[in-house]
Amino acid sequence: MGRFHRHDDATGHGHGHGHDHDHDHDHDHGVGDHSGYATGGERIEVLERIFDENDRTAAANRADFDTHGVFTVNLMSSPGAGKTTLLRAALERLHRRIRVGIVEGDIETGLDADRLAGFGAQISLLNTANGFGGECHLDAPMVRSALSRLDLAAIDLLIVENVGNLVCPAEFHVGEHARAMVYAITEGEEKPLKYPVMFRSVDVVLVNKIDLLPHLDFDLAAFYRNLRDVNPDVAVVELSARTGQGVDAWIDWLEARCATQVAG
Ligand SMILES: Nc1nc2c(ncn2[C@@H]2O[C@H](COP(=O)(O)OP(=O)(O)OP(=O)(O)O)[C@@H](O)[C@H]2O)c(=O)[nH]1
Ligand SMILES: [Mg+2]
Repeated sequence: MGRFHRHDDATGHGHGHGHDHDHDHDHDHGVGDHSGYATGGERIEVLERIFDENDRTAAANRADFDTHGVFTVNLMSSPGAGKTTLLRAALERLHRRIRVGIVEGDIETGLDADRLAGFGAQISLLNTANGFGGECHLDAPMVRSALSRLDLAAIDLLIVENVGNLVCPAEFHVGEHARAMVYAITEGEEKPLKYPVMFRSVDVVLVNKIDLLPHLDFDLAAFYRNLRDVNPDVAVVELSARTGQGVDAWIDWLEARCATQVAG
């Protein structure tokens, strides 16, 4: 069979694997799909080593977060679903109430980090093209390198904006306490079925661009049926990062989870 399926609660590390990504591959993603290694047992061993290394670094990141009382959220989505727009809307509301840090994951540019400047958040830009092989996801060692540029003692909530991708980021835990994904209603109702590893791995789905609903033939009920099929208990917040509708509900979710974390 030759496919390696990563179990949902594991953590992974991605530096070692190759980059001949085939984004048309089967939704039931295996990291082996973008490895150049030999198939069979040898390949699985290599991948297990990669994930083991990531696991160790993710645990070190988590220990640092816990030592400093930082609640960390890994924010994922397909490209352009609205992560940065939503983060900007959240920072506008949060920056006088809570000390926020951002790890801004991007393949090449500092464009998103620039959009988040000016709201009092500590921002650490992480370009995966800069020493990390242009990876299409963040992994624990990358995030660890970004943490060295943050003062965790002065942060209550750390949000990691992952690289826009519905496949790879789901496979690599970075030490986060919670996972959130932004899903835009322009993406199609069937996406939970096509990318179940991502939709299954998250604690909350932020259903974004809801302002566009009257202009689309998007079937919200069908989307929710598909979502429940793969992740029956996931929390959902409908919002528009553009108009601000629903953003307060996302803030409430964040602050409630943050408080739970701090209370231990
Ligand atoms: N209509 C509408 N447009 C939105 C909304 N949120 C984001 N957008 C637009 O969607 C586009 C992409 O938004 P971004 O915030 O850059 O998305 P992203 O997920 O950060 O993108 P990457 O970092 O490139 O993966 C921009 O043109 C936004 O203005 C929304 O709620 N409604
Ligand atoms: Mg962005």
